[in-house]
Amino acid sequence: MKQQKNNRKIFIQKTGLALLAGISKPLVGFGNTAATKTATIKNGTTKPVVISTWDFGLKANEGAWKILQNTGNALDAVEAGVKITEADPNERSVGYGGRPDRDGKVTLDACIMDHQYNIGSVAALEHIKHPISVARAIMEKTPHVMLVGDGALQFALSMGFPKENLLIEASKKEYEEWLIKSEYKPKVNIENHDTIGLLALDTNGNLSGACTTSGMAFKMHGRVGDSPIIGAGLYVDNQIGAATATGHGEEVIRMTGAHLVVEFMRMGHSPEKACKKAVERIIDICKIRNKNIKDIQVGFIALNKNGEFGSFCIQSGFQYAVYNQDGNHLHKSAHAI
Ligand code: SD4
Repeated sequence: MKQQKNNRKIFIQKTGLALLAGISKPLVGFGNTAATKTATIKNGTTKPVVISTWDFGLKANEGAWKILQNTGNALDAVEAGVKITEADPNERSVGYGGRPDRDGKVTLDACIMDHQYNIGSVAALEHIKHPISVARAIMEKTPHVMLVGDGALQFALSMGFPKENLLIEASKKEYEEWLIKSEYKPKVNIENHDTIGLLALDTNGNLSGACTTSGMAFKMHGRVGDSPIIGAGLYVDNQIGAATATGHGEEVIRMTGAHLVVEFMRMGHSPEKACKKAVERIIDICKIRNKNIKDIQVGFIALNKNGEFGSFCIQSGFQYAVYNQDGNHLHKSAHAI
């Protein structure tokens, strides 16, 4: 795991402040075992399937799989999966233990989407360990789809979420060291800005997705990335497939990444090809804007209705975890440069 973490760290290049200013096939049989109910699909893929970003996705997948293997639904699975990462203080870019912003505050972004276009999102939320569950509560218990900052916190408290200190000692120490120079030059992955994005296909053939992060370390207070933005950090279309993103949120928002990946799948592209085409869009935009693509990292993962999955990123090193009938495995993402 340590090695994987190091890999994660080395693959992204620096970025400067400049960058910041097949669709359905019929089921033909069931391959159920006592422990795991799976349905075999014609092309050999199976459901359920869970796919998530980075090596910490392996643990998150376990949580999602526990629900799916008991024929639980994809929505419960994606929430349960990412909650594992949110609660883990050793994962310093998501939830509890996440690195603070430049004012020393841990602010969290998350969103969730189910198979019926229900969406919930929370941004710049402080003091709540599980922003994904707040996002789900917004989706299920309010007429709105997104709450931010203080309003989101008030809502969370009214729903009974406990108010907690999310700034762990290790993050506080790093922040104090950072304060000496106070340079605002986020380097994705070198500073571990990784987001957990997790997609699931359940035994009923329904898709859901969840995405949650503390965003870029030492970001401006109030900065919101792609992760809580439906269509950018996450999108689910139960007719087609689902996608989620990690990396420089500003670049993903600029081209509404996850939605674009799903639209490429709608055109008939495989999940990997759809992610590749979305990455190519970022590269095109970069050229138009005279930005150096080497300063950017974005990775997409995608899962279609058939349980087929894929990924593509800009720079080498991005990994993603897939749990299906073959077990829970880490995959290297294909990359552009
Ligand atoms: C953000 N997309 O806040 C997140 C960070 C991330 O790998 O995923 N970094 O922009």
